[in-house]
Amino acid sequence: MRRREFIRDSGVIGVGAYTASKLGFLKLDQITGGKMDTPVVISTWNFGMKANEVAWKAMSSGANSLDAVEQGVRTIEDDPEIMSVGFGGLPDEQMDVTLDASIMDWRGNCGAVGALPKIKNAVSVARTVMERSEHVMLAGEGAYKFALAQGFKPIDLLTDKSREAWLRWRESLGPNNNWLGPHSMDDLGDNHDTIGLLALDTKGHLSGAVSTSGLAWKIHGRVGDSPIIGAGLYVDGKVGAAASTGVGEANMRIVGSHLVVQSMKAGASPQDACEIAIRRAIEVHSKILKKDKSFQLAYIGLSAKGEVGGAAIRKGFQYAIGKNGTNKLVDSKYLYIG
Ligand code: SD4
Repeated sequence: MRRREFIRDSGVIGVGAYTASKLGFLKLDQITGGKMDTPVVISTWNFGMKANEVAWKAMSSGANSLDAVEQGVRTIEDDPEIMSVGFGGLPDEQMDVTLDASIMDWRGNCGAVGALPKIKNAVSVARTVMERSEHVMLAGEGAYKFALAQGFKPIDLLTDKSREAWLRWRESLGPNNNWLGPHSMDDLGDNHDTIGLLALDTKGHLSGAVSTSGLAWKIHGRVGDSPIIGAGLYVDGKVGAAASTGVGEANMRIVGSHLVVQSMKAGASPQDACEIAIRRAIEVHSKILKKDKSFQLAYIGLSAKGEVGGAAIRKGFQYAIGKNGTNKLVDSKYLYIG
């Protein structure tokens, strides 16, 4: 990118946007000789701003997209104030915090963990499954033992804040409550859901990673969409990448991230591809959508050419785009009115 374009883009960024220099763009520009508008990063929710920045900085120092997405997601997992990912994530019905995560690169390598207890950086365990085992996914006790054997340190993932939230939920529970549902995350304010991070590095290599503590108060043993390759995350190095957040059960029914990437392969832009998957989710869940006003699902997409897109069922989803030297939070397009 030329200097004039850089200044122009810096000038139009909105509230909450980070400056290009904070993202290390100038350094990156020197590395790429100004020839490529990479790296590009896109991630879910407002905490995506922070994840983007970490991933961008890593790539501007020469890291590939796989290292970058792992580092970006780890930052969110480490933050105890974010109550839907990693350390401090909300627990299940038994007050156990269990984590779901996956990672995938441009070569088709992938790894995942489901219902992982007591390990903060689930995304790194997912990467270790990918690199040091013949498997794609490990779950529960087995995933935990594997992590310990690989040198991960166990910790208590429950913070005072998440314990208090569990106690409030438990006290409010009546005999007729159906407690498992997306509405159980309503009191989280800005602390939303899954971190999904997609990155295109300076060599044109795509990777993605997702991590979450899943739905709050879930039944012990529940695994969501995030570790399911094709549902929570999918990467085709020649085509594009996609990740999801929202009600995992809805996403698993349509294997949404794969649908987004396949639609890109058939010629759709990432924006159109995300909308195709959302329309499919709306079609499949038309009855529950009428009843449950908080039933939400969203996708982000990134093409191998560096184009980005995002779409959600309902209003309220936001995603962060780090591109052309700026990092900005955008309100997603949504397709369901009602
Ligand atoms: C899940 N999709 O476990 C994840 C978490 C999420 O809104 O994004 N919840 O279903």
